[in-house]
Amino acid sequence: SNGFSKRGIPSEIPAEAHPLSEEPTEIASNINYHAQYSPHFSPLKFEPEQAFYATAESVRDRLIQQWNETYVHFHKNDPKQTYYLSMEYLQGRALTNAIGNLNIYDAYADALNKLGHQLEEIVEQEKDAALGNGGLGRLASCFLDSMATLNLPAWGYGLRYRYGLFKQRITKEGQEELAEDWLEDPKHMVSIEILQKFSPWEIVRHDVVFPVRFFGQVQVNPDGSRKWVGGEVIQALAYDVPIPGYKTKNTLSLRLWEAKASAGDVNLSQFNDGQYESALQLHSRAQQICAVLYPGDATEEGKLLRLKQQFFLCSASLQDIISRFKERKDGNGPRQWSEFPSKVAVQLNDTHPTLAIPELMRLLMDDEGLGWDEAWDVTTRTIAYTNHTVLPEALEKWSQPVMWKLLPRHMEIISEIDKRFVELIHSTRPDLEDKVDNIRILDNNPQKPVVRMANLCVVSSHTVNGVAQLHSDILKAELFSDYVSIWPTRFQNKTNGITPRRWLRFCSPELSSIITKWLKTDEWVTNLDLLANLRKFADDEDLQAEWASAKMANKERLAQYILQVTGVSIDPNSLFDIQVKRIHEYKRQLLNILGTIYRYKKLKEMSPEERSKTTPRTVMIGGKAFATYTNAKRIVKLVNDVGAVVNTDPEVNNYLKVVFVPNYNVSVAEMLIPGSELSQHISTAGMEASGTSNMKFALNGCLIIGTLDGANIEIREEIGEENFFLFGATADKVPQLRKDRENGLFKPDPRFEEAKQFIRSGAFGTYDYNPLLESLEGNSGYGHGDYFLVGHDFPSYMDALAKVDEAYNDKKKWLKMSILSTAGSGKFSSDRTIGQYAKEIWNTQQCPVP
Ligand code: 4GP
Repeated sequence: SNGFSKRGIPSEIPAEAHPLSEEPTEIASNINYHAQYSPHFSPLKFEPEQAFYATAESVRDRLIQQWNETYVHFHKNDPKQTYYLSMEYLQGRALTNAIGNLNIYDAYADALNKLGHQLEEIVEQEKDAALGNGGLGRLASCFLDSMATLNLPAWGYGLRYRYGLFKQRITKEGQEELAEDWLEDPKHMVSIEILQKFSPWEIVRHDVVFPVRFFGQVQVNPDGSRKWVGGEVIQALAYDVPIPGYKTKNTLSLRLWEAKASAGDVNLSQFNDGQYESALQLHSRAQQICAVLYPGDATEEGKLLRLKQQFFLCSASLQDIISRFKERKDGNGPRQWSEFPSKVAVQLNDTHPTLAIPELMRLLMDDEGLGWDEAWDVTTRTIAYTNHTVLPEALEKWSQPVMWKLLPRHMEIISEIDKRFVELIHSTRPDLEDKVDNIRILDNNPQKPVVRMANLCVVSSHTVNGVAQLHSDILKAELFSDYVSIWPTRFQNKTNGITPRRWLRFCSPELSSIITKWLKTDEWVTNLDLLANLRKFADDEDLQAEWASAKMANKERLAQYILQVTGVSIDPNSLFDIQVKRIHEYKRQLLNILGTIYRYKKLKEMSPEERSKTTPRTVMIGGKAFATYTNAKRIVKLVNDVGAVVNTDPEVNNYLKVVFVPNYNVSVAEMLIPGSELSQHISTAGMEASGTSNMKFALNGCLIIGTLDGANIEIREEIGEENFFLFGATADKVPQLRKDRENGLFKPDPRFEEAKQFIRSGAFGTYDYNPLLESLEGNSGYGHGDYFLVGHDFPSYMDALAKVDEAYNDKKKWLKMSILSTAGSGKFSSDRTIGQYAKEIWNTQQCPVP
């Protein structure tokens, strides 16, 4: 077999199958139908959990219908299509988003009412699809929403992990990772298993299966061609998650691959001899591939498994893409391969899917018979790469021996790409001769030979982009500077964006209707630049009053949630100050908590009279620490320890509360962001590639305290510097400041010393915080003290916080700043970002379903 599945093309289905009614009565009957005829629970009940499933399946009917129409339409029109390859998607919940995008929210609310349920309660039943880790994964999900909304021909590809990122539980010890939900509450084990097996949003495509090989060897044929044979072959089975656009018929696919062994892979005679495990060996190896997102990679086995996951995604997706390319030909005879780049754009979401490059080369040469030059031309005109971080530890490097073992043919191809690149330097750029060892793809250091994936991406892509202006500039000036001199036009910037649907229209209906009322249109939902028209009303007392009451409603909802998940009661009249993101030293949650500790200490020292004049503040911090990242886990523990003391201190707790929000994820963000007034984006300048939560907060009228880093810079430009609380060193100064620090030239601010000393005094318990504090002083894991410049930025941070208090006391001024934050957020729609990718990288056009 050539490995291509014979899939049924939905053009055989009458396009107007059964238009589904938008009448609440008929929707109710459809929900009822699903409750009765596709029940997942026994005995048959109609509690919220069952009602959620029946509702989701009813919505899915509509999505499938639109998905089919979109597929047929793309098939007939054969436009150039984008394929977004990502190891992560942080989709969150789908129900509100789907009925919101389909514009049938009210009809579904009515229908559920008729069945005795509240839509608000039903949506809460859904579990987050958390097949991602952080910003890069959520960005991929925002991009899918925008691609669908803009009617662009595009699909996402990913893996169907059985268990996504861990669930975080906070105990006295700090963060605890729960690998699987059922560990937490065994009595729910059965139902969770069902939830996992029956995500109502996915459609299994039993006819879309591709073989993916691992290990084996390269066979040289008599004609000199090469073929990868032997090893083990695992099947990739497609699951489609329909992605609706906002108020359009276009519905895209997020195709997630699951790994399966074939029926033939059971060794029946071994099985009958009672050797069950070895008889089913390949089945269990297949299961491991999609078991978890980012399995620990400290061991050799862990590294191998991650590499397998990456290759599995790349190989299955490219086989599928090629098969669709062949299928969509219009005229006679086979398609020309030279046409491939004008029909297919592949975007690599960071380096995780880099293996798409040698895999496409292999498929073109070994399966399709193309020569090197032709295959290279097709590949490099097809592939583009986005970089999401400059952190050295995140730039992937895979061991050459491991790669030779797992992917021998790909290593031949990578070595050839490397060789040709080195030759190019020799023949055209003698000035780079002494740098060639650093910029080539293979690092042949005999101690630790590796393949540098980012270098492979840059050499093989037609376009490389960063995700905010500063980040793209840093890539060009530092990380990739030598390549810029070779291919000056290859590098671009695409400042990130977020979908205004999920991140304003649906998560804050209150604020949304105020905006619609004042702009006299709801077109801002797809044309976010229209928000700028709010500027002229920023001083209007009526708008300010409505704005304040929407904010208050969101704060009250958030306060209830915090009480429910942490038991801490917070005052909606205090300033809600939030920092939520993955816990990392460069993101500097430690700076935040040290500032909070200092504030607490000062409050303690004040007289009751003085205290009563301060601005009451609720500090909320949330995020997951990677399981093996010790300092990040210490930071989580410290925030919790500080909360335990401050929140129970009767002298102070009317003026300060400190809450660690557990298990931060997409739906928690949808609750926190609309309710926040101040948010912290305080990374060491030059280290946060973009940040995207900064955009979500600003869009929701929340003010930002932040450094000149990532997209903060552009946000501040858009909303006006007077509406942004700025502090800290700028990126250009950071290297010198680090050197000064190393040379003992740094003089700490007394407030910084006082805050650290307070922790050391045992004010927050007896846990040994010395290793954490020493990372700010002596030797940290990063080689020298305070690499992230917490000490340097502390005084300007404290000054900026004081300005926040002052501004908050002037309610009118604060509201104006809040309105201007929303008004200035137009640029940060992912519709704008995706429009730029389509025009400047993919060269794709809209293809709306009529
Ligand atoms: C993140 C970056 O840290 C963040 O600044 C950026 O906004 C986001 O990508 C989307 O571009 N990187 C990751 C990662 O999530 O895993 O490298």
